[in-house]
Amino acid sequence: MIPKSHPRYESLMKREKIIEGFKKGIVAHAGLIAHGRGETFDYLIGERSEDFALEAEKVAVAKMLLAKNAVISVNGNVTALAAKEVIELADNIGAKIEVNLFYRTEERIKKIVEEFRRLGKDILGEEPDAKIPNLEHSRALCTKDGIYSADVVLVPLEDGDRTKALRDMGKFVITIDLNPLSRTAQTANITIVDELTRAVKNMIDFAKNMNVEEAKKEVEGYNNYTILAKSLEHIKKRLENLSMELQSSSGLKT
Ligand code: PTJ
Repeated sequence: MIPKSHPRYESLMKREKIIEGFKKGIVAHAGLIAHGRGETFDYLIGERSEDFALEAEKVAVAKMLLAKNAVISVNGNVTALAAKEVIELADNIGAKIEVNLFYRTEERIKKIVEEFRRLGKDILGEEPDAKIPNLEHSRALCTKDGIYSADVVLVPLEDGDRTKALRDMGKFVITIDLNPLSRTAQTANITIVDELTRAVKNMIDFAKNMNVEEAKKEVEGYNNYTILAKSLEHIKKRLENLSMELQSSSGLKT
């Protein structure tokens, strides 16, 4: 049991959820590594939702509210960390949910579908009937009603190739990725540089307080390159400040 008073309680609880998801067969082996990489970037960001994240989250919600067929793609890590919150977001913006795995096995697909069903939601993806063009491998599998025909897709913690393949299909792609340098972050139309659970919770709040007219205004003038640049600038400043603090302490005896 991790005490709530522990300074790294939130982070450690997320780690526990990933481990639990791994034990249940929901999270892939590589999902443990992917989570660690995310933790590193979250450490550099300061483990809070910064302005560049909040702006991207708001516009992402607006875009999904205005979509004809918005789909949220879920994988093992997303299911383990935030299945409940993803359902709440989907219900608030009228989006479908579809499971799509990088390390696809029918067993994991089934477990993820069951996990969502246990939480009261039927999701797409168990019986794929379409393929994302120009993408080798079973991660191209999807459904006609879901990702294949979607105009807007939210792909949190996604692989760069699939993001590009979705963009090549003409889709508007939104991602949540703590690493602003990843290929997905650089390829998506909207990159939310924030931790998944924090991001989805913020998006639920935005969705609850936005109507269609407001959504139309929100999407005007958004620039993803500016958002990515701001996130890198933020990390750079934090490192500079921390380094300066250490330098000014360097004369002190430890
Ligand atoms: O369940 P599967 O088979 O679909 O596999 C899922 C993973 C995540 C293992 C797979 O897609 C993968 O290998 O992803 P990558 O290429 O490691 O990319 C994941 C990205 O998400 C990295 O840039 C991480 O920094 C980032 N990330 C990890 N955890 C979080 C995160 N971003 C936001 N919130 C997190 N909690």
